[in-house]
Amino acid sequence: MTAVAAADLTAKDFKSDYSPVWCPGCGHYAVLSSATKALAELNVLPENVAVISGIGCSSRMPAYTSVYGFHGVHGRALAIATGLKVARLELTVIVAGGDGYSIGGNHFLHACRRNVDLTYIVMDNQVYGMTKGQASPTTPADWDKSKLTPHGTGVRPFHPLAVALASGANFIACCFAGDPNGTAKIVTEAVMHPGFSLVEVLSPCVTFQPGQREWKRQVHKTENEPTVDAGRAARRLLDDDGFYIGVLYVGDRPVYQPDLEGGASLADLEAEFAV
Ligand SMILES: Cc1ncc(C[n+]2csc(CCOP(=O)(O)OP(=O)(O)O)c2C)c(N)n1
Ligand code: SF4
Repeated sequence: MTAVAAADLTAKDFKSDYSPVWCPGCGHYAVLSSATKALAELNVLPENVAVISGIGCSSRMPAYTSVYGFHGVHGRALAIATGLKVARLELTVIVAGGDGYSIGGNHFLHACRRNVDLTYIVMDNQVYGMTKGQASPTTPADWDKSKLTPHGTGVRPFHPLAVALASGANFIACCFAGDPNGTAKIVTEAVMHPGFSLVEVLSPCVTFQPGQREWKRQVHKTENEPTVDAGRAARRLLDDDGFYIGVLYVGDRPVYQPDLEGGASLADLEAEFAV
């Protein structure tokens, strides 16, 4: 059999045979296309890539790709991905999730802080799509369309980019699902940049947040070059209207990678935990 060269692969080779069950018009379709396009541009083989997710519409991503995948439990994708990456340094590990920053919030902080070489693609639609439209941590305070919060949440939304910057993420960018080529380019850069990369994608939930169809008129590409200065990045975030598209910050912190040489072997660990 002829060996497949990574350079010959196209985005289609990174898609599985399963058809997504997302609602027609959901932004996640475009994010899947962007991610597979990025993988083709990265010249990697599918067997050297893993996509890890939790639970949510966005977290169906591993099933729709041809790479290795792990559909974990809600809020634990980053913990699973961290363990995989430190054990299998040669793999490209991508984490796919939604804006469920509540249950997984603590893991998010510590993934940024640890700076393991992961790329976290967050499909942010400011709502829990899969569980039929409850408010999420990024939902605007006055969103009153959920029966659980008929008067709005009344709570200030979580700001993932600011939290990532303050917590030590090494690459921070924001994209729009309606700009699949721009998103693919940024995902490619994020994977290539060492350390923990956050790629926030504004990905409309047309079913529970139909107003997000307007995002295509609101997003604007930044004219700023990415900065390595966290203070400058923070000031840009303070001035931002939430529709900034582009790479905000590229840090140069050392990547966390424990030295696995000389550690306990799998057989040692199995013996230790044998019951
Ligand atoms: C521990 C736990 N708590 C709650 C749930 C219920 N649950 C399933 S998906 C989900 C949120 C999904 O929203 P998001 O991550 O924003 O993805 P989307 O569906 O919007 O793409 C929740 C809360 C769960 N599966 N597990
Ligand atoms: S419920 Fe929303 S997030 Fe889920 S598939 Fe439908 S449009 Fe997409």
